Amino acid sequence: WGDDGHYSVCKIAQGYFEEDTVVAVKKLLPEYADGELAAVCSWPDEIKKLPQWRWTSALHFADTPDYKCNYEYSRAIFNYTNQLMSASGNSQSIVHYNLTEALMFLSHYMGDIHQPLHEGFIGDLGGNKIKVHWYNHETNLHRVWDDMIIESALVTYYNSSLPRMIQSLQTKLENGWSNDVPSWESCQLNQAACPNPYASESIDLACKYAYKNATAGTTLGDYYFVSRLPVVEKRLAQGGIRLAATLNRIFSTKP
Ligand code: DCM
Ligand code: DCM
Ligand code: DCM
Ligand code: ZN
Ligand code: ZN
Repeated sequence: WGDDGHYSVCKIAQGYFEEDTVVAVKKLLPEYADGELAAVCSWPDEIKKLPQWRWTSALHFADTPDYKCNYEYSRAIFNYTNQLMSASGNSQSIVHYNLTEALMFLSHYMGDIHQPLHEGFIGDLGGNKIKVHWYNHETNLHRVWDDMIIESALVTYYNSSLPRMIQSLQTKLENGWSNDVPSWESCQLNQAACPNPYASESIDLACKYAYKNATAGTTLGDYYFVSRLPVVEKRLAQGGIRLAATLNRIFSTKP
């Protein structure tokens, strides 16, 4: 996702934090975040081109069918989850990680794993090589899913206000999706994080919605926008719910 997508995922997550999580996150956030996790969820995109952070760039996506890549992507989420667990008293460790960075990476990667084209095909770099028009605008399919669908939704339905769009997702979570939320939160085998099913869902959605009727040179317009926006909205909401559920499991002090 672009900035708006990551902000939405983290803002939705914040609304589902349990008390222990509120306290732990507040302690870990850098001062400039001003108490808002959502304010730092794009940080991994801002630093990923710097020499010392280059190694984190490939962890933002996992193109299929590269099995090893897929594995590494999910492993990044397990890795940062474990770092945070080590300091939360839920596991023993003598290693001192930078837990502020771990929180920001986990929050960002949890968003990206829900963007279907972050699990796209390796041959087209997750849609980056598929040049399309978004209405009159020349772009590529990856950017359509990172940014354009969200941008058009803001302009068309939300008076260009991201908080209004987030509010609408929160309302859907309390109404239409309320029966699904417990299954989104659940994680098998008592694990704190379970990214693998999220990645599988993304691959499936990439084929069924993102790539469908969107070959190179296509002009994507109203039909594509109206039929794909519900997918984007649901993935942002699921990302938020699952980020909150994961952080709640990490920071819970309940026995
Ligand atoms: N991006 C950013 N700041 C930068 C460089 C990139 O916010 N200095 C954003 C723009 C793209 C997004 O990163 O929309 C793509 O990254 P990803 O989808 O991996 O999150
Ligand atoms: N990306 C991807 N798959 C690739 C390469 C890149 O999903 N094989 C994503 C990461 C960014 C966006 O595409 O969100 C643009 O990549 P970059 O910022 O590296 O130009
Ligand atoms: N379709 C789509 N996106 C488009 C055009 C069409 O998702 N930009 C859908 C409409 C039909 C299916 O794909 O369900 C087949 O469309 P067509 O008849 O255009 O091949
Ligand atoms: Zn992207
Ligand atoms: Zn990213």
